[in-house]
Amino acid sequence: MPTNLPPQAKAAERKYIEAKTLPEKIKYLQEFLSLIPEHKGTEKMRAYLRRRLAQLKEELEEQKKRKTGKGMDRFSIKKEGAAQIAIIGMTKSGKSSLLTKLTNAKSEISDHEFTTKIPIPGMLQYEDIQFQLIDTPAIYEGMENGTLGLRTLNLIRNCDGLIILLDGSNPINQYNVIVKELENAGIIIEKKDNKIEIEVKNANGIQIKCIGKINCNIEEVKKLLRDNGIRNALIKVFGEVNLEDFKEAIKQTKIYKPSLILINKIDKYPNAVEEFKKIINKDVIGISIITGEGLSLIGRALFNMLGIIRVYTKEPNGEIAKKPIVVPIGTKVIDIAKIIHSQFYKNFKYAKVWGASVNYNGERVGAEHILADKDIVEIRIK
Ligand SMILES: Nc1nc2c(ncn2[C@@H]2O[C@H](COP(=O)(O)OP(=O)(O)OP(=O)(O)O)[C@@H](O)[C@H]2O)c(=O)[nH]1
Ligand SMILES: [Mg+2]
Repeated sequence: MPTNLPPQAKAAERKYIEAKTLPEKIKYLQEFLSLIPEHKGTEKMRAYLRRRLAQLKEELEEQKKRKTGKGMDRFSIKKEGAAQIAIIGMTKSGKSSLLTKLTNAKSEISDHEFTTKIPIPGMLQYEDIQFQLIDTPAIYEGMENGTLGLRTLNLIRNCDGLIILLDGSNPINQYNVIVKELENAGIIIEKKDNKIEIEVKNANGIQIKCIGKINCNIEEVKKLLRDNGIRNALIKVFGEVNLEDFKEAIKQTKIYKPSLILINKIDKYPNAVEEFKKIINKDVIGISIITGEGLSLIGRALFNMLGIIRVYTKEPNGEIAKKPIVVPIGTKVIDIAKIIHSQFYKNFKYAKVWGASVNYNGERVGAEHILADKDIVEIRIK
């Protein structure tokens, strides 16, 4: 927070932070925004607050709809499976075709523009887990100014990752438009090298992972996050930080979404991938929904992109769980104990592990042992 804000602006900010209801929050945020002097030094903060204002207005709309019982919100889709992935892209890039091809769901496919008006979910099977894919209304320039655009951006903000589907006829231009539209809405697809990373999530509250030192009260940090509408997030801290650093990080926060870039219609545009890679230094997969080329690579690519592993629990009687627990890379044995039951966590003694993370099958490990994909874990308690 720059210290040169006029006292009226600071007072309005206080009111905004302390406001309890959405209409109040919106009112005071508007007031706060109008009192911030417009110059380069406040540009980032103003941009952030404008986005926040748009979000709050959208939330209020939803709240009103829920209250009147009108139009169940079809843009907030309950998460199912290991991750929720939005398929995004310009109109006619083939989003609905991809959903229909890869999942059990059907979404209208057409040669007309802007066919899809509401998001449609479907489940993609990958080995023994499923990803929820969501077909979405198309990205378009200036979408932040339209209701459909705003609602689509909100959906994108809430999912775990993206499939960016580009049309082979014009992938570079489409990519640039999509990245720009996302950035305008505070969503980035590339991780930045910050001291504090804030990854907004759908559930599980505030989790803080620290490689370094936090020189302030964690409860104060949590309150600050809540006051800024962040209730569920994974916060990663690198190096030494204080409360001011958190304030700065929140104001500049852009939500990072891991993304898989696909170039579609390579049946028609066989050189599209090569040409894209020459200009944009990113990994992409070329696909054709018509011939099926490249489609079998998508499940694995999503799995890798999400940075997750599967862990199977084993009962003392030898029975191995059929369904894995899906957790982030870096998960320790004790984290699994926590997920299974608080008793396992409190009374943890040791675990036996079978799989890639141990030197031999059935090796006895401690709480801090880091697991690998497909590990089997048997936890022993006191
Ligand atoms: N040649 C070719 N055409 C394709 C392929 N995939 C989709 N199409 C065609 O592209 C057109 C648009 O497909 P949709 O799936 O409706 O596109 P969309 O991205 O959902 O479009 P909106 O709903 O408007 O955003 C249709 O005519 C499809 O048949 C492909 O792999 N190759
Ligand atoms: Mg569509």
